[in-house]
Amino acid sequence: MVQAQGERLFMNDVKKTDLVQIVPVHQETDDQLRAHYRVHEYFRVKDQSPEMQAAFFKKLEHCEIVVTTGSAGVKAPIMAQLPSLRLVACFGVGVDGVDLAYARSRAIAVTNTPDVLTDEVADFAIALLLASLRQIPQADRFVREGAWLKGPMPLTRSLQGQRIGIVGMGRIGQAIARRCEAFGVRLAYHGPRPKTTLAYAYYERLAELAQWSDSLIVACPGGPATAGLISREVMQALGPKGYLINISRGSVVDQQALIELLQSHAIAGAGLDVFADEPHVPQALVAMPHVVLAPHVASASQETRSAMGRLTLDNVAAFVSGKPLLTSV
Ligand code: 8YV
Repeated sequence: MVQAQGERLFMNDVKKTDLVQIVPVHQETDDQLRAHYRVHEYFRVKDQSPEMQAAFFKKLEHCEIVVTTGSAGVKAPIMAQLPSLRLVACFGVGVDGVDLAYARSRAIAVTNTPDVLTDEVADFAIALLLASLRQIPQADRFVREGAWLKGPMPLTRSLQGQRIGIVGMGRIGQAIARRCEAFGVRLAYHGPRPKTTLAYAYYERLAELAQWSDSLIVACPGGPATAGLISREVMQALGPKGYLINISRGSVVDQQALIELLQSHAIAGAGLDVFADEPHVPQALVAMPHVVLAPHVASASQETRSAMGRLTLDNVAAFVSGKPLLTSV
């Protein structure tokens, strides 16, 4: 079958449900989407002229589904050009990239992929904490660069017996706390309210938690409610022997203040998996020897990304077949 615009459709496409994909999410999942749906790739037109974008959306007035990642999300102006939109399926647990208020105003369902990545991200937070305290990347470089031939590497900091403050005690924060217990540390947390089911000390004031902590692990959701939550004041309270670990969102930390406090050694070091303007990382952070950097990979194991993809696909399939969504936000 060939459409009037000259766009060639293969016979089985005629039976496929249309969906708009905002960004590529994961090769295996992207492949599965194309095997089962007619995918319209917004990321190929997002930098094109307004006329090209209008033409893209013009043929999608019937389209009910958007697939995206939690961090890239989908904003109101895009959703507004999809009058039939009823589902935004996110690959990822954080949905700070989605204009949730707009989605709610149009009764557009939003799904994400919680639980399947909790343990992976918590493992990575512990790995980043240990890498930062024990300077494991620096140790690797020390050997590779031949520095060991000139003498021993400087001593590092132990995790044993540390006071660990966790910012955000949701699924991931609690999984991090469970892992920390194995290292003989003391635990406390900050969040919107205390959780009566938890035995850890609760600090209503974040700066007080930071002052108590040897290491502060940021595990809260991103979005407007937590933007800049880890402020200069909080990081100053963490102090010159303190370490900041962020596996949350770059938006949660005042990144310029972090850079300045690291440069002046007002905090001892940091382990960062997320940044204010990914994938762009300030050269000032890249140049610092007492910072461990990672490219937003906390959930990025083969196994976990496959599980996230399956859950994304299952949410879309549930919507298409009129069944209850598995993981609505
Ligand atoms: C996502 C994440 O995979 O789950 C989240 O919120 O940050 C990651 O695990 C990322 O948003 C897109 O790759």
